[in-house]
Amino acid sequence: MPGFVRGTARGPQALVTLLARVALLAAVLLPAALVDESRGADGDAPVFHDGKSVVRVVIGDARSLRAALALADDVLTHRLAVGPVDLVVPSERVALLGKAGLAPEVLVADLGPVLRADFARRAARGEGGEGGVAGGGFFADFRTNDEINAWLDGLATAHPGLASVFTIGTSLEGRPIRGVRITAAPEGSPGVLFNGTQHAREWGATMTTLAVADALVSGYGSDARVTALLSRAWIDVIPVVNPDGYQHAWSVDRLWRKNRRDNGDGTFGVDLNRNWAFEWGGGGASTVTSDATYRGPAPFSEPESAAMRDYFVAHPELAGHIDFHAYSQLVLHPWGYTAVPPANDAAFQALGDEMRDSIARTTGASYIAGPIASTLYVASGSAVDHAWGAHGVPSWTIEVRDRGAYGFVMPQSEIAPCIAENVAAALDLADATVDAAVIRLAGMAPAVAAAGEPVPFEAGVHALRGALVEGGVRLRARTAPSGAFGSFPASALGDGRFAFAVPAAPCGATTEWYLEADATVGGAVRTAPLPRDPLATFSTESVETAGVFGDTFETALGWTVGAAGDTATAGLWTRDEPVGTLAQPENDSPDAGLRCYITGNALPGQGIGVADVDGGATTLVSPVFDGSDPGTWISYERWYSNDRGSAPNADSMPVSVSSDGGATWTLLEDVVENANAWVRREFRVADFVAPGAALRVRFVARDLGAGSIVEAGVDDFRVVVRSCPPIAADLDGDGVVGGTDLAALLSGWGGSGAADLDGSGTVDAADLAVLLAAWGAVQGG
Ligand code: 0X9
Ligand code: ZN
Repeated sequence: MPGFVRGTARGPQALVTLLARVALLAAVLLPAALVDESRGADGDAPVFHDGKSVVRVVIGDARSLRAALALADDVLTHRLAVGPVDLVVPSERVALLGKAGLAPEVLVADLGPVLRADFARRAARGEGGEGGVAGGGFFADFRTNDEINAWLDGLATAHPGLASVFTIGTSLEGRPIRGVRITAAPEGSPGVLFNGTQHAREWGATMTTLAVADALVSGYGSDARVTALLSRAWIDVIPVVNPDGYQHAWSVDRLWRKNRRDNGDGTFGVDLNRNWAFEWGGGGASTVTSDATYRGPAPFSEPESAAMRDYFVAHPELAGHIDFHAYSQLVLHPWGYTAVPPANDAAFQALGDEMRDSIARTTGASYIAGPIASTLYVASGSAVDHAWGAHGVPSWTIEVRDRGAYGFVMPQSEIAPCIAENVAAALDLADATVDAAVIRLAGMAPAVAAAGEPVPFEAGVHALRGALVEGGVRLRARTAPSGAFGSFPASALGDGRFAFAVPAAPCGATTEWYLEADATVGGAVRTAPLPRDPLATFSTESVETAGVFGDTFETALGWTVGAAGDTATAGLWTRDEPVGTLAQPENDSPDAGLRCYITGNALPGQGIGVADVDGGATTLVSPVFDGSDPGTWISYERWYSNDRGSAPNADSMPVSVSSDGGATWTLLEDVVENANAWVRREFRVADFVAPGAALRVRFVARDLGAGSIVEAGVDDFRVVVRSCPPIAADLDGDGVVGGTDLAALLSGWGGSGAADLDGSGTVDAADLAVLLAAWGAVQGG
């Protein structure tokens, strides 16, 4: 496959050579889209960086950083603090990096064939909107300036009144810098900006911003959350801030980063993301014209960044912003120019965490959320700092896929997951910044409560633009299915953390609740369960819980390993004290003794792949339990890891339940979440199978492809029954105390039996009083 495939994993050399020949041929017969003669330097012959390697080195200190930079031709990930950074170096200098003690890991031995193959592929596909790509769809492939402009126009034409295109300025070479506004909100509403492609080579970011526009337009009127968002805010999308650089990356140099400024000394390009005014000229920006991070001669010296400056000035209603980049999988917030955290760092971090979690929920991808300067490196004069520092607009940089396997030359197959996960993050950002506050539960929302007991829990509550009103944070709850919500004030724990409690309720009651906070900007904000639906509530059922079975796997309680169809040759389920590796836990789940079920146990110090699952499936089946009560719940702690090693995310772990002793199975969950941690999961059996006396649960860990690392664990397995004692006054047993029960009591008047609710021996006025006191009570369970 083309792209930044690791040297060792690269496809057959013959194929590479063939692709290189195709590329040469294509370079002679180039279609107009790839070489634009009228654009001066873009008429240059393509460059393919032959004889250069991509290497990853780990920077330890300022000395190793200087050594790396002295040898590098280009820096791909700009992670110039301590940590890994991907560099382009002439292949013959790789050894010098080794001599400098930098232990280079070669990601691409020779860029030439990779970039030629990529170029040939694009040249062969030709230009054209939706029709230009086999398999169809605008998002099936990366898109040229012309294709993007045509798509934006098409969007506005197809959705008049919802989408309209605009131009914020003109590039050095005269290309319009265009955007699309999507809104159904009244004039004067707050707005959010998503932009991409300040950096020409970051095509995953280009497609991501376009996909945000697409999701908004297609979600309006069909998706409750998108409809609610567009009814109270406008969203602007500027997909290509740097159209000249983008054209250059398409037609001449796939790895071009900067704009196309002629610096007058034989070098080209200013790094637009070092050219913004706020703290321009500080650390992490270069004064050397040939450098990838050249800051330019003055703040906003470039028409592209100046157009963005003017855009920010012209839109004081802007409430939030994401500047999309590639690659590294990071969710970054200010500051970039200093490692000193911004005043509202906790709010930034909470929303960054929310976006990171949405990304993981959508595709399973792991992104890291944090402040730029301490997560990445100090860099001054960037968009995020200017947005927050000069305009008070909460602003993020998201570095989309991948983590370096392909880098900028991502295969088209990565576009779909990349845009899906980042659209999810973009919607979170838009909702939270439009509301001007973020409320984030510290854990799962409590789904059940012990009857008559409150359920305490914690959440972070942060104002994003103004401040929280003193004493203005509360839980609102009701137990009646309709009617008013009562208010239950939260207590502040400091640092934006608050203690809440779902109020106590009688057995069988369902408490509906949400959290609410008053902020000085934006007014009252409330939480909603994900995906955000502004009117949805959480609910907590009050029940009495009785344990049926519990197993912490310290002793053998009748579990079976192995089933028909199991072919795993290594990493079979075993009940043991786990020995940790990069993928397997070192300890069993908290508070559950020492042992658990684990897929194979290596000896201490052995490698990650020594005892993981290989060669197929291994099955773990529980003993039989009584699950005939409709209030039966199953819960367990599980571990799953399939994102370490060479072929990540290729497998899953289905967990199933049976109520007929194992004859037929129904899926409870198919685990793909690479928590690399113990996660408690809980299910009401009746939501999956009819209750039955022969309940069993089954865990299937498997390695279906070759080469991926699969490690799984199960611990602290519990079966409980959650129910409420029968209500005596529900005489006809229909689950509600009402008119039919009253009739039953009156017909037994003066006698004895079930209607003798107080046990006095006679059905009389005292029993009538008991029944009336329970009027309307509902049997829960
Ligand atoms: O260096 C950049 O401009 C961005 N990374 S990239 O590899 N896409 O070039 C990160 C920008 C984050 N913002 C600041 N560092 N201020
Ligand atoms: Zn970038």
